[in-house]
Amino acid sequence: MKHLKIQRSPVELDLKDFSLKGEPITYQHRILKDIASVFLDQEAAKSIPPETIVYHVQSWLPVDEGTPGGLSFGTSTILSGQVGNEYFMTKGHFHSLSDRAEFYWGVQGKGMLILMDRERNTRAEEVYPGSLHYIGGEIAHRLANTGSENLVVGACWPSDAGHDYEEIAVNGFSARLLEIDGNPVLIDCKK
Ligand code: S6P
Ligand code: ZN
Repeated sequence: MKHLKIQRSPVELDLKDFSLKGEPITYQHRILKDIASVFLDQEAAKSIPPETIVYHVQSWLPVDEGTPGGLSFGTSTILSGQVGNEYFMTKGHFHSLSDRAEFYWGVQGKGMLILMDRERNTRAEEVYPGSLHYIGGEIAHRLANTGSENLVVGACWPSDAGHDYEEIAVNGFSARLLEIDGNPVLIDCKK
């Protein structure tokens, strides 16, 4: 560290859409063909262009993933859309170091944060600009866009948390968020 130096942080945040600018920033997008398996209605998934972007994530990892004691910051943008009557959503994950917690907060748009514990109980919290969400350890989390514009959500998590996608890929969540009579409803599918 340079003693007495005054400088700007290398990364800044657009407070309107939470896009990140500067270096180093990573960008990841998920298109329908890569995540089609998370949706219930596979016939409906086939009727949507496979290159359709479902969500993208910008992240600032100030320290390498896996470093104990550090923090990571990200902005997730889930596009508006549905596969059948299921909303566009993220893959969802537990953390690999599964006791690691995370904060989410709503920036733009409207959606749901779907949360499932290790006993496979699933509930959801409404996401809207200003909503703040504490995701405890051992809780799988997934975002769904229930509105007609982009859902933008900020996140901060421990840099050693990691992502365990396997458990969700194999067993899924125990409830699905479907649009029924124009409203989002959690439908039980506990095995
Ligand atoms: C990381 C954090 C988010 C998600 C992002 C995409 O711990 O929870 O940055 O990675 O919302 O979701 P997923 O389930 O595809 O990683
Ligand atoms: Zn996470």
